[in-house]
Amino acid sequence: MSEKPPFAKVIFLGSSGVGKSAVIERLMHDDFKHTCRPTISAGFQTQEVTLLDEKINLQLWDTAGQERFFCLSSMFFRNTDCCVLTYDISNLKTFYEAKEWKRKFIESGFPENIEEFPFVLIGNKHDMRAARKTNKSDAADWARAEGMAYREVSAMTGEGFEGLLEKIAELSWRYAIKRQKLRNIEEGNEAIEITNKEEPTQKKGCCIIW
Ligand SMILES: Nc1nc2c(ncn2[C@@H]2O[C@H](COP(=O)(O)OP(=O)(O)OP(=O)(O)O)[C@@H](O)[C@H]2O)c(=O)[nH]1
Ligand SMILES: [Mg+2]
Repeated sequence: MSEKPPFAKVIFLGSSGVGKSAVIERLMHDDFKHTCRPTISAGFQTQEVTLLDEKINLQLWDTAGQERFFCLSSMFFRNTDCCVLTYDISNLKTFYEAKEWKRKFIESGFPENIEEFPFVLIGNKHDMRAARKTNKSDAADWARAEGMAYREVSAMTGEGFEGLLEKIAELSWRYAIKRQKLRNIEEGNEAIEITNKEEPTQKKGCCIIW
């Protein structure tokens, strides 16, 4: 029988210093700490979110952006339901590196159904927009082209966080359910409907959220 997944796993990737840990702190505790140490390896925190009257558990995985920890943090890519790519809007290099993070994540081969796998793109440090080095329309174009949800935020001030956790929860939960169904089919717990109807090709819609 098909059971709901126990949780949805969300992983945050991006270069060191873009504010992944700060974004997670804002999402989970609506707080910001000025003294943030670089993350070593990876770790998660769990958050309960209500989606359409249903309580779901989210595992938010923080990873190290420093190159030297990549081998360690990439060990935790498996069984992910959503990947949040983060860059710093005041640092152009981190935007290009976000593209690299996406490539490395996909190359690691763990998303089971990459066509439907949800990515969210976050441009952090919106409070520093006076020193902006990244173009918002370039990021929006990239997000649109790749069907990613996209938003600029500031973990420091909390700008842009309205509804963000819920959006991440919705995308990751949808994928977690699909993954669970596949697992049930593989384990023989769920029947596969045999039909000769042609399935409509599923196109990933872009969901720019701010
Ligand atoms: N101005 C500003 N600073 C921020 C913001 N978010 C994070 N920072 C600062 O940026 C620095 C790096 O933040 P972290 O959250 O540690 O960055 P990280 O991506 O987790 O870095 P690694 O753990 O090394 O991968 C810290 O000094 C934060 O205080 C923001 O929205 N605005
Ligand atoms: Mg960190």
